[in-house]
Amino acid sequence: MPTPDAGRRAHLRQAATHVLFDNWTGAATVPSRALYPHQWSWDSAFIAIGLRHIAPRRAQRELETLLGAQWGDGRIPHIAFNPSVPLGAYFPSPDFWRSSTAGRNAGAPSTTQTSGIVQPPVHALAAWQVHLADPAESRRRGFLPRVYPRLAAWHRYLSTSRDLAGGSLAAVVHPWEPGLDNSPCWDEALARVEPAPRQSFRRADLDHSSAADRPTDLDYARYVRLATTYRDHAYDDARTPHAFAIEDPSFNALLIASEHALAAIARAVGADAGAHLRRAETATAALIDRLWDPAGGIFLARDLVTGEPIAGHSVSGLVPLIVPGLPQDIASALVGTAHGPRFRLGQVHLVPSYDLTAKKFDANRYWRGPSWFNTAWLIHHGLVRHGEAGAAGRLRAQFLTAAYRSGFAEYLEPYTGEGRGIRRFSWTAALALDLLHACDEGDSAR
Ligand code: 9WN
Repeated sequence: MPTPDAGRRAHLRQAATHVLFDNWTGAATVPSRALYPHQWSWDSAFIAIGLRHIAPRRAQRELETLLGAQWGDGRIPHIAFNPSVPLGAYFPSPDFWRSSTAGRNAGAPSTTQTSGIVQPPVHALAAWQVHLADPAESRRRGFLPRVYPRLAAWHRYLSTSRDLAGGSLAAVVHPWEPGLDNSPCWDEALARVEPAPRQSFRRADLDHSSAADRPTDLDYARYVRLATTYRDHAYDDARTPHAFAIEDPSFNALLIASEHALAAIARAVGADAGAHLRRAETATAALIDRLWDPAGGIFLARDLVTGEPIAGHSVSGLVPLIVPGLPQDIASALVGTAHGPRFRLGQVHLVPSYDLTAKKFDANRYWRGPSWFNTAWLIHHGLVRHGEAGAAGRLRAQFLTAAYRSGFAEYLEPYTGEGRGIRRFSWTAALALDLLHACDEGDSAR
């Protein structure tokens, strides 16, 4: 698929800009007006990465608003709620999480209502890129000196309170935390969780999406139970009996890549970069030691309750391609796996979220098979990092064409490329802007 020409790119840029501006609420961007009417953590990081090309100051604001919802223990909550949105518009709503009371000991803010769980740490990566887009404006506003201590506290939280196995990797304690909510990789761990009574909650997502595309009611009942247990233990990581505790490859790869970005930020603000680089090095060694599967040529998540690797092959296992300094033999194996029968890079649309050859693969249901734009963007960067310019260029062209054709869909059916989920989805538009910028840079380098 050829890269769209300059005319089409201008059109796409305009359409993507509209999506982001329509989804801007005055201090942050919602992922979608209908389905996700609040601020989400990793969405905002991806959104800032795109926004920086069209509105660098707004991109700074996006991250600052999110960091304003940070807890005293360093965690960045996965949702910062907008108080003007009715409670019934999204479930679980603030009255479920009760952050300002249940989370008081963990330092939850008293004014902003938030969830109590987290999402992948893409933020330092985003902050550094936002700074680089307009360094003069960033310096004028003191952007980096303001965000650095908060980002450092965030990484400290993940590397200490969330290092549940003491193996130098961060654990996720809810399937919403890695962002790949209902991946088949979580099935076994989730099956151990007693579902919450079905009548104890009302899903709002099905008001906006087809039930066949979304997680099942049983999954939801288990998500609710896990979140309730965490809340009822005051969101205290040491005290909560975590029935679900997993070391996820992409969550940790993003932490490592962000730790490198934090080192660059530290250098820019005159702080010590060494500690961040050392932490990145230790975590990279742990990632390989604890999660690399040489036989499969992919990283596997590890279930900390059983202590065993999780056998399913998910796109999460390819994301460590973005880790700076990943040994070349591992990077080459990952590129081979991406092109192999399980993911068929270049032959299907983007990168399927789950192994195409597996029984549990489902081309439509959420993270159980469909291709998502944010993971494609990450794999694209991994390919560029490891000198795979041809494959990266083809993926970029596919991404841009699919983003446009699908009306900035949330995700795609990988075989047909048809859009699924919600349309005018913010990170799809934002990351399209970022890849358009990469195309323009390629043009000017020619
Ligand atoms: C729960 C907002 C979020 C993304 C996640 C995606 C989906 C929420 C949901 O939407 O999760 O956090 O209600 O399904 O799985 O990655 O951040 O776009």
